[in-house]
Amino acid sequence: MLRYVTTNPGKVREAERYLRDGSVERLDFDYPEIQAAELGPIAAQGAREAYRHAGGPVLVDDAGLFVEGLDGFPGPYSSYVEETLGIERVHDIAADLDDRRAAFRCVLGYCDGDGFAASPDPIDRGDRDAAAAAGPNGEGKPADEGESADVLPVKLFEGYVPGRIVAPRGEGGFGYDPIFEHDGETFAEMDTDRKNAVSHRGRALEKFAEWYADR
Ligand code: ITT
Ligand code: NA
Repeated sequence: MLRYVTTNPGKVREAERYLRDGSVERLDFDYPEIQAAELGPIAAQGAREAYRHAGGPVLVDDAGLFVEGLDGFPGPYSSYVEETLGIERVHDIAADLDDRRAAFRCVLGYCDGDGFAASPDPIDRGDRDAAAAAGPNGEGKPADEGESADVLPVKLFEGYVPGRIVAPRGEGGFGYDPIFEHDGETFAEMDTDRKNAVSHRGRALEKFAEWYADR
């Protein structure tokens, strides 16, 4: 049984369309999230936390809205900014910009514990010590998710959709959907199937579902 681990019912509604063969269950667990400038490491670490909690295969979904004219803000901080500023104020800030282009990104992290703790290779060990010496975020070293022998491997799947920030329209979706326009419609004006057909989450889920079916 695969568990799609999220506290967000909007994500579940969209993911169900890809994962509805009965072998997936939702797990409402708020796994601890690290702070990072990129979604990949957040999803990877979240998948490990969720796997440890669930004790079986898990899929986690880390997503965010990246506004071009704000250097990608709120990006990985989208959830915090939605709760604090709110989406109307994000729109107001973007309305003052010349460049209102934005993108949604989604990274899915899958972890099932496979491939863990196999080779106590001395070279891996050296790398790991170097990474530890570099500090908790591995400063000065690129994130190499899943390469060291003592870290649970995670498989990542990414999706992206371009659009622009507009005044809120539409009743559907969740989060920033009313202020994100793609192809003349906001995501909140689209039904779930239409949003999935173009969205960051739909793209990432499609890649995951394909890989999962032939693994
Ligand atoms: P979980 O971590 O429990 O899955 P969450 O809502 O906190 O739920 P994230 O940490 O990934 O999820 O935060 C994502 C933020 O970006 C959050 O504010 C969402 O509302 C927003 N977001 C993500 N995908 C979105 C989408 O498809 N449409 C609108 N907003 C989205
Ligand atoms: Na979260």
